[in-house]
Amino acid sequence: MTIIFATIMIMILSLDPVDAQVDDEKLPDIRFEGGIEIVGSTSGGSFDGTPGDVLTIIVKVVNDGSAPAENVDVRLLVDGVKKKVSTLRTIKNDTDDVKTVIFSWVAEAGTHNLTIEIDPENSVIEPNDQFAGVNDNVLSRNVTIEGTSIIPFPGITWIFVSLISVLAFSIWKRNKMNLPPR
Ligand SMILES: [Ca+2]
Ligand SMILES: [Ca+2]
Repeated sequence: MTIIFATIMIMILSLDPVDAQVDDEKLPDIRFEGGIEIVGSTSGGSFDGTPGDVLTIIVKVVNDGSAPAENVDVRLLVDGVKKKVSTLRTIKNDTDDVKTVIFSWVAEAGTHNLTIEIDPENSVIEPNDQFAGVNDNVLSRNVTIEGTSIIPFPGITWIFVSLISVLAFSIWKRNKMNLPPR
């Protein structure tokens, strides 16, 4: 019984490395073609938009690996918050097969970070997935939206609220102390 078990274990252990081997010759390698393009802004000059503008965020994706890629998620994050996901059914391993991904985002006042990630859950195996720090699947840029936010100076607002609270407490305390004895 022990011999049979040991034999099976040896067989499993000797088979495992073969199964785990990844064929490096036939993998997709998805990357961005160019940067993040923004259109639809009503403002010009140094600003990317005004609050309420529906901005169109465009990226182009290609696969210059040696195998086609299927069901590739492309995700938009604004200030680190996941906003939208678009799934590309197939990207041929041909740099002429450029896929365009379009997101829309309602502009909010201030400076924001837009990040686009290809294959964020890493469900497509690519040659450069294994190298930490080498990531051609992430693209980022800042946008500046002209105009003021609802709370223009959060710091000053908090100081003001604190002062009001202290004042209210001292008035309450004074009134309490002045109450006639029962
Ligand atoms: Ca890649
Ligand atoms: Ca990947």
